[in-house]
Amino acid sequence: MFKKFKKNHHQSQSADIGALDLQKIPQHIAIIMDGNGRWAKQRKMPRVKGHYQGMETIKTITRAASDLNVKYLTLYAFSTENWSRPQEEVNYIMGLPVNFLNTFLPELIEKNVKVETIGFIDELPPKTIQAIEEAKLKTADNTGLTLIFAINYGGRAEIMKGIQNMIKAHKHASDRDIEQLTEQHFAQYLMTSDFPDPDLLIRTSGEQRISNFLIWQLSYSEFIFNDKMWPDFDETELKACIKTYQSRQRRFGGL
Ligand code: V07
Repeated sequence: MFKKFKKNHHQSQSADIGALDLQKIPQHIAIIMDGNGRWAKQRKMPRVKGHYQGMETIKTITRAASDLNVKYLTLYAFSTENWSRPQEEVNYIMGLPVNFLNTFLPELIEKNVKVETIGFIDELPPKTIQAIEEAKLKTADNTGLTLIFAINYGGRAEIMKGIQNMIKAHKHASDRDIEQLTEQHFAQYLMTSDFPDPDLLIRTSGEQRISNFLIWQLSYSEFIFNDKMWPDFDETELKACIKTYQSRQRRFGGL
């Protein structure tokens, strides 16, 4: 057997790179971008260098997803738990949206990408909020890929907020009215109400958990765990994940 056709189990657990079925591209891909700190540590660099490189990878993957006609790409950039990291690191991370947009907004506009966020954005530093607001405003009419940043996001906090808002909206409802409420109705109180549920969740860096990310929305999604650290993730890896996704039978709990 020729070496280049031999399977290398170190490469990844996902399918070989072959032709993707362009008719079956997942319309919504969600990604837990894990491994930035570890990537930096392995290179004896400060953790923030890993976050910077992680931001660069977002540009690469946004281009790739846009080229593949993915409709929604949701990226877990900062969780409600990440505030417990060293203050210097948090400060640096909160500057990344500014840096990202200074260097990438023209290309987002050129590629017809629409920027959206989920999470408790109002709790972020003013400069971060301003950058995000500007990006949303300047891409609001775009109709291509929707790039959704989850920032200061947590799945349980999102669900609690949704429950509180739903209760407020039904203050005077009878027991019978309340019993008529559906999953579809509740989903309108989530931060993701404008977007379809993800078809595919990718987590990089080998950890196999969802860590409070989109816990309601991922109920029927395919999960793919990729061993690459996020700064090393690239278009080839994304295509391999999509290839694996296409090889799986999606069952939706029956049928
Ligand atoms: C963040 C870089 C990626 C690796 C993981 C954490 C650090 C880009 C953004 C961003 C957010 C909103 C926006 C434009 C860009 C970002 C945070 C962290 C909080 F409109 N990268 N990145 N935001 N990291």
